[in-house]
Amino acid sequence: MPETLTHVASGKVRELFTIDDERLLLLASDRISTFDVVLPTEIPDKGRVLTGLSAFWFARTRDLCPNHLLALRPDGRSTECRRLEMLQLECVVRGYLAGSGWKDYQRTGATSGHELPEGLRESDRLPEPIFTPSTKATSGHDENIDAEQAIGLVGRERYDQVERTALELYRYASEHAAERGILIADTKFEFGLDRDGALVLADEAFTPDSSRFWPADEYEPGGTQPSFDKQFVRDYCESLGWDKTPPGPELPNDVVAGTRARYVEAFERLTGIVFDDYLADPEVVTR
Ligand code: PZK
Repeated sequence: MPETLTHVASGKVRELFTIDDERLLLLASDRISTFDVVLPTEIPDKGRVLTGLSAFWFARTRDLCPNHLLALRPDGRSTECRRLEMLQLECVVRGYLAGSGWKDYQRTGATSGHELPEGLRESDRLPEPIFTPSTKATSGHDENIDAEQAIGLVGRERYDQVERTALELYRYASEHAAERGILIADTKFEFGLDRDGALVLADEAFTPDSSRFWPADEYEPGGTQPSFDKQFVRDYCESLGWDKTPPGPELPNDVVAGTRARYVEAFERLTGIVFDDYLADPEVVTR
């Protein structure tokens, strides 16, 4: 019997379906967003790169934290996942000062309640990675919150467990990536609870869409860093003088090809697996 999928949610670049009471299907499209706008042009295989990277990290971090991945489908872009009760917390870890962390720091000297040393520059490495939770905004941007507010959402014990787990995951992946020339400036996790109340890592893990990937050989604190994956797209959009409101511009073929190559490069560097081998048999990333 062919299964019946029920569409349950759309993200900017992903779709979520119900398989049955216990399982969801997460499908990564080839859509790309920049400056928060989804562009009309797709990047071929982007969804497969992100799906393969997530599956790679899930396989390698199972002993740090169980995760929701049940099966990687042969198309390489969809995964069957355990259906969980999601925590209403965006779990962000920052190793470097960028994005909203940098904005908070400039205004207040702190971010999510972490008082930081004086004199830090944009993109500086932090003395140690910090857990900076935020709210799950239903519209607009997530808002950084401090530990007390996050404890109000999930309780103290769960908060302590999530913080400890998120920091361990970040330490593991950021060290692995840095050895391969990619700095993971920050990353966002989503966790859920299984029927027994066990903490489970969900969503995607250490992809360029859930993290800031910077090329290590171009790292130069004191300003914004080039994005490992999206820099060609950003540069092209800036060159047009587009006002960053929808609709976004179509991308020319050379920008598409260059961007696809960067996604594939990130995949191959981080996994040590040739991308064509993933396409031939997606399970290679989990072995
Ligand atoms: C879940 N999202 C966000 C992601 C979308 C929306 N394992 C899970 N169990 C229950 N719920 C979710 C997950 C996961 N992952 C994730 N919303 C619900 C989301 C991708 C596309 F449209």
